Amino acid sequence: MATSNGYTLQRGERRLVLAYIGIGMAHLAVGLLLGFMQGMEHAGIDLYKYTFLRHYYQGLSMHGVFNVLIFTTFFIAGFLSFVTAYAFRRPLYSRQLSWATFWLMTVGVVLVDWALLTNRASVLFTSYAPLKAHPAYYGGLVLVVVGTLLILTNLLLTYIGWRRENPGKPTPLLAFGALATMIMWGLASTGIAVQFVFMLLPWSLGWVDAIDPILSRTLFWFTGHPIVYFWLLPAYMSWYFLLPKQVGGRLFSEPLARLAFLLFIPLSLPVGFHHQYLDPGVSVGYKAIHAFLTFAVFMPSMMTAFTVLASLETGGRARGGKGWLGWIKKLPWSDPSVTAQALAMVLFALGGISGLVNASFTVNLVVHNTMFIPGHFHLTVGTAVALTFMAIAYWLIPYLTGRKLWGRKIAVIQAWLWFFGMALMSRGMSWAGMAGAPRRTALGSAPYVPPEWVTAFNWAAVGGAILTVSGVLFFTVLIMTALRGQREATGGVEVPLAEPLIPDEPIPAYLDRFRPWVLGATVLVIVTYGPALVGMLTSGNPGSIGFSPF
Ligand code: HAS
Ligand code: CU
Repeated sequence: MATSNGYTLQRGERRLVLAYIGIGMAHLAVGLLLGFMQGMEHAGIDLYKYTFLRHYYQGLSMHGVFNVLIFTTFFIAGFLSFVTAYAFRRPLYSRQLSWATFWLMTVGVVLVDWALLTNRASVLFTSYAPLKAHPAYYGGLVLVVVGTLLILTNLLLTYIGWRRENPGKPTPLLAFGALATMIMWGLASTGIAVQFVFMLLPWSLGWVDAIDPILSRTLFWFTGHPIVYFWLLPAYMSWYFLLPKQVGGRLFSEPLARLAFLLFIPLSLPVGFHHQYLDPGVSVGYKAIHAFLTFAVFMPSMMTAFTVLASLETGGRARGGKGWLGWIKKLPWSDPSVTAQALAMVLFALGGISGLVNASFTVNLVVHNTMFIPGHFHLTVGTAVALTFMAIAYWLIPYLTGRKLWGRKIAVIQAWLWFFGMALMSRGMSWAGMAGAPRRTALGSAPYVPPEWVTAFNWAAVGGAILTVSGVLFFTVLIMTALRGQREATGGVEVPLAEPLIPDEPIPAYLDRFRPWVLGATVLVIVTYGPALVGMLTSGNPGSIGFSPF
């Protein structure tokens, strides 16, 4: 199986990647259907009564956990394991560790699924105390997080082995992106590790009676903000390092790409309070610092916007595109993987802007806890990330199974439907939010829904229905590829590894080392969180008992 860097993944490794992606995708499939039911609920049509689900909140918890926690984490686990082995041209350090990690995470997911399906964990994906779930839910999520840390360990050990044999060489870009993502995540995950192991689990097991909701939320958002970059950076890896090749172009700037990834290590972390502007118990000063740094973490994404756009342009022009915008038409729009990613970017530009609205300390008052927030994150994680992962699946699944993609045209239609469906749904949600509609509320059964929300919710429901059709098409293409795809070595595709525009450009050491950036992250976290956390720990807050109202 020769591909563009000549490396062949071993059979066992390909199976591992497929296993991760399979579990992730299965959860996405269910998660999407639940999303459709929620959209309908807000439009006044209760589909829950036809299922075994008890109510909206159980469905919403499953929708959130399946889509943003399990689909993303498992897809990323598979994808990053794949690109690291491929880029270093060697198997991951330990095969046993790889499989042990996979099974550990799978056991975790089974526990989480059981708790959710039996209505024992209807606490929504943010696990906000004092909403209380069954210990299996918290324990299962702990196993998943431990699994991701084992993946980090395996990748780092692979990196060390490669580095020993290749002193002085710059880290191959795909592996560099994977390492930056996982190192950032390793730092970020400490928040929920402490929250789950020392607060939520003992409390749900009945070992302690009370929990401090503010401390618990603060630890959650310590991880909960950077987790969005844990989802996003693998999509960025595709936009920077793969997509340019798919459009026949080159990566516009290798140093800029490296800098963007490295900046996410220190800047992703010290911003969690932008989720807590309206929480009591956190001083205005610390909230303001986090607001300021949120604008800083906006920057590497702006750099990405310009770099990926310029890379696409090199492709469009190489294909004969002329004029200011003529190159856009020349992009290979018949390739579903390209179309899906280009459309994901367009909506992400809007998602990024709505992020600025959220981040603005005072404007946040208007949108916090309203439907505006789901409007924001369906453009970011729901499109930039999910649609890009689908785009990756369109070449990776053929590559891994040795079967050509079935239904290319259907796949292109799927991408456009996702784009229009999400544009409509997100527009409806944001509109409802600005009219004051609360998020996470079973509004379909509320007696007080004002008429101005109704039109917005109908827009969202129509968008949700289009998305559901798109989801069905996506899974049809994947399943038919696996069952009926024409057999061909590497599924007729190569790993689309992009070359930089300036080949062999010298890379300064600080753009190929992680340690200084990790150090920077640690210092920033201590300064921006330390005193606030000490204040919470010493506040003498009596805490709260648990509630399971749904
Ligand atoms: Fe966010 C809430 C601020 C990015 C996800 N966010 C959320 C929640 C989620 C989420 C899930 O400050 C809800 C959590 C909950 O349940 O309560 N967010 C931001 C900011 C950014 C941002 C400033 N968010 C993301 C990403 C996510 C995500 C990425 C998932 C993957 N967000 C907030 C804030 C809140 C929040 C507040 C709390 C609100 C509240 O009150 O509760 C930035 O990082 C965004 C940067 C993005 C850009 C766009 C770059 C554009 C690119 C593409 C350009 C290419 C083009 C090419 C146009 C600067 C790279 C076109 C193509 C051709 C075909 C030519
Ligand atoms: Cu955030």
